[in-house]
Amino acid sequence: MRIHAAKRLMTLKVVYYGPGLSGKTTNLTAMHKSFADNQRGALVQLDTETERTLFFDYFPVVLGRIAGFRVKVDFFTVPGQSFYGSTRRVVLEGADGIVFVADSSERREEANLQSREDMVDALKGMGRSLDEVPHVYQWNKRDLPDAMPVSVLNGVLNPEGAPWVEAMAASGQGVMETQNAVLSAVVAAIHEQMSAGARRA
Ligand SMILES: Nc1nc2c(ncn2[C@@H]2O[C@H](COP(=O)(O)OP(=O)(O)O)[C@@H](O)[C@H]2O)c(=O)[nH]1
Ligand SMILES: [Mg+2]
Repeated sequence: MRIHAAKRLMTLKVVYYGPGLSGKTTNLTAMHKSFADNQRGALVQLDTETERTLFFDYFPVVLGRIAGFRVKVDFFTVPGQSFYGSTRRVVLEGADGIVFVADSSERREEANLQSREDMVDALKGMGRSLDEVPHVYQWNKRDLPDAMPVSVLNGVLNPEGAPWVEAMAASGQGVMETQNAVLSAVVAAIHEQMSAGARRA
């Protein structure tokens, strides 16, 4: 979280993490479309095939207010491919909230697990642990014939019992619900910090 006191502006960072092709860019594209022009900034998109200089997707949006501050949220995705490890770490740095987008396909079970481990390791490298970072899971691609049951996904990837949402991001389903879930978790954490600060003062 970055606070610009003079501007009464609070900037939050929300990162969509997950293995390659799980649907992170699809989420951001759908979210970007849903905001009004005067609320959102440009969507900067990664195209790994053709664009070698940009390694993530990003867009900013101005939402409501918290404690008299205007709230700007920067949404990012990380590139899933293994060789982009250092980019993933840079993008994850300072995240106020994380959405882990898992591919429900049985064939992606190992990729999901590896990506989650990579995320936990990256956080550890920053002196953080998953249980202190507001995060939610999106079980995406529920339309696939080989989609694993939600109970299995939760058992394997979400032992901590974080909030989760079923989605078919390609058709837009579950995208806003996921965004709302992560923002609620982030805002709750901020309120908690503020009231802890007030108790200490
Ligand atoms: N069947 C299915 N395909 C999806 C869904 N969401 C995204 N996709 C497809 O999965 C592919 C990878 O999506 P993308 O957003 O680029 O993945 P990223 O690598 O995580 O950014 C694209 O072809 C999407 O259209 C979904 O809910 N169901
Ligand atoms: Mg992508």
